[in-house]
Amino acid sequence: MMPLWPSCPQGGYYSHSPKTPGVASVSSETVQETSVRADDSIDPAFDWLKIARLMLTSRAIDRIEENELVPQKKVLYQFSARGHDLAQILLGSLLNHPHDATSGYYRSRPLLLAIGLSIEDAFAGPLARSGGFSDGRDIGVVFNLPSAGGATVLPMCGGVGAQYTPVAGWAQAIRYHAEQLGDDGYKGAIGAALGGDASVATNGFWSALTMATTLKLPMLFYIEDNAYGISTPSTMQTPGANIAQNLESFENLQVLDGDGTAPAAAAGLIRQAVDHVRGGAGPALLRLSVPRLAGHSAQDTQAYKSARIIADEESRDPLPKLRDYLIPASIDEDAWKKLEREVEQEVADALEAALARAQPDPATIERHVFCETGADGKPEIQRQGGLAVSGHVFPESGEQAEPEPTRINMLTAIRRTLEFELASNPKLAVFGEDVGPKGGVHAATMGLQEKFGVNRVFDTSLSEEGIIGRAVGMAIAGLMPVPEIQFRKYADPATEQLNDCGTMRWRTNNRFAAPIVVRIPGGFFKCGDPWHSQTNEVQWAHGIGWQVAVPSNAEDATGLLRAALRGNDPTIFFEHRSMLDDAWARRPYPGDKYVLPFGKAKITRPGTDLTVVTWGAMVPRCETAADQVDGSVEVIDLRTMMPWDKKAILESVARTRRCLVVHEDNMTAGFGAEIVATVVSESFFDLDAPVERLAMPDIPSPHNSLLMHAVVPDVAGIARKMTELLEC
Ligand SMILES: Cc1ncc(C[n+]2csc(CCOP(=O)(O)OP(=O)(O)O)c2C)c(N)n1
Repeated sequence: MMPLWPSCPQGGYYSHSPKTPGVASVSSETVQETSVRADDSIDPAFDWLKIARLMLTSRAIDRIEENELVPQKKVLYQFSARGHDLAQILLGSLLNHPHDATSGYYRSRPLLLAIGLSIEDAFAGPLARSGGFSDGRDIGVVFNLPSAGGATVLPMCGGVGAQYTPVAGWAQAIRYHAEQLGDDGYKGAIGAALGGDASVATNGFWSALTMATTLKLPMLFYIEDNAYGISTPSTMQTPGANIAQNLESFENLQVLDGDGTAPAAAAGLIRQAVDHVRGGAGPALLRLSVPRLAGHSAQDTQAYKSARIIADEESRDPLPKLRDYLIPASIDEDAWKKLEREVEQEVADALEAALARAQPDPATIERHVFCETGADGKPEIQRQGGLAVSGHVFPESGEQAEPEPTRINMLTAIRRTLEFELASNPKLAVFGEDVGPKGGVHAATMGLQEKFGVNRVFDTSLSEEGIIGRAVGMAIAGLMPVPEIQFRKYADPATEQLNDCGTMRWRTNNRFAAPIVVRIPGGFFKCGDPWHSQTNEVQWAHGIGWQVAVPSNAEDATGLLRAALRGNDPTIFFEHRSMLDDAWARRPYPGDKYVLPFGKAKITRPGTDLTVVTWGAMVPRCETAADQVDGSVEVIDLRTMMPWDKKAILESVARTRRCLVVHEDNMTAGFGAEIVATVVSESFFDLDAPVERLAMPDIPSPHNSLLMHAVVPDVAGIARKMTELLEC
């Protein structure tokens, strides 16, 4: 006979044996003793009438969407929370510390209602109407809520598992605010991440779990186990289908497990989990078994479930259980009916208001990719995230370099800039793999931990998703995180978090932003290889919401890094490995005030017959090649790729009438393609020759130095190409 519950054959509690003495997990027996009120008497830790109201509200919204708005095609994505709702509302009602934060996923609306989402906004999101959490930009089920004096709901994402590491970052920021910045107001605050049973198979879950347990962060992992990830049973996500059981022996983790539909039991477990984390004893994982009382989404027919399973799920509906729990002890039959009527009316009114909202204005759709300047000349600052929100005041800065007499290499320039900014900005933290006592594998952070302490300059676990997700959570909590990715290729595991960070301002319609500065060394060095030596900086220029710096020398690196660290948008700061100690790249340190704004290319060698646009390690090669050819070549160092200085390039091409772009990144769809397309489109009638590119062929960087030199553009090859164009 097919088991009713792939994850829970008994359909009840899992029994755990306590692990290490003193860090006992809650067994089903313990739950019975300490949390489930044997007589089912009313748990005084909760405002049950409020919970009942929220529960009825959530049900009414789901019902209207499922029965009316989806069939009418007014709502296109619907993920019913029926079955998950009671436990989420109980959890939401306990997230009442002003510095609590939570994040969840597409089924988390009941939690949001408990935290303060208005019913009108709850409808308006899925209806894709104007206003609300994204102004119709994001899928209507992944909410966010800036703190209105209470918990923050970090912007949720469509990617399953993406919610975990930013919450861990927030939890680390709680500690930073309390211990490093001495803000007692953060004491007792927690981060809570909600996820389904399938989400525990994601990288994000494990990355955050490692962070939370190694650092003993105040973080709650709240797992809503409905036994399915769409149609895939939880046996495929975790061995034995119970994540709580599997994590029994995980060090520094309180594990709780139980029924998310039984009001008294669920309330007790949720309270216990929250109290544990709030009390400072480290993270907890609470797994609650819940039924999914609808298809995964409105389109899902649940053909993979037997009628018996569906009937069993229906029998576990928490709403009648809540009703039975409260009547007559807390409320009588008539009062319950009255509550139902009131909620019905309130929800109907809210729906009417949501439907009456205008459609979002297409004229505004390109706004808020980056921080914008308003009509009054002031920046339009997001509601939450980064330093600008608190009106942080930086030391004086200027675009005028005050060069020191001696030259330093680019590595030292980066280290000095980090050092000055760490010293002058207590909210700035530098972290990554091996950046602490070792000082980073490139030595950019050498000595910084010694000087600023382990809270501000620290090693992380080896998880790039964790490094970037943590940075996002810390930024939303009002810090300036400066993560290092050890080598360019190793940013790949963080792709999801990088994407979600970049798009945050746009998809939340300027409610949230996570300005972080990600330092990434890469490019060829003495040799190449497919892992440490690629550049592929174009990835972020093509991605949304990232400033991209590609400095070629110590002076520019100082100015651009400082601009990024004091800026209000996320930045990729690309550090070319072979320029870190390159003699050409050594320049006088331009001073602690020096800031170089993004989007200003530099003519490093003026000329009249050919414009060569380049950046990073190709700049000195182009300069040397220009010296060798017969003709006057202008070399332009782009310095930043997003934004990029179109004006400077077009002005130069208008004078020289010829253009060549040289880059180390692969040819196809490299940033050169963007520049060439722009020049051809906007300067076509200025041109006397075809616009050309010189770049790596479409292969990874080869290891053997002979092979590598054969494919990375070199001086001779660049000079040849210059001559070809000059002779056109
Ligand atoms: C990274 C990623 N992979 C795949 C998907 C498509 N997807 C959306 S929901 C889902 C199942 C998630 O199930 P679970 O985490 O158990 O939550 P539930 O829907 O059951 O509440 C999948 C595969 C996605 N959104 N993100």
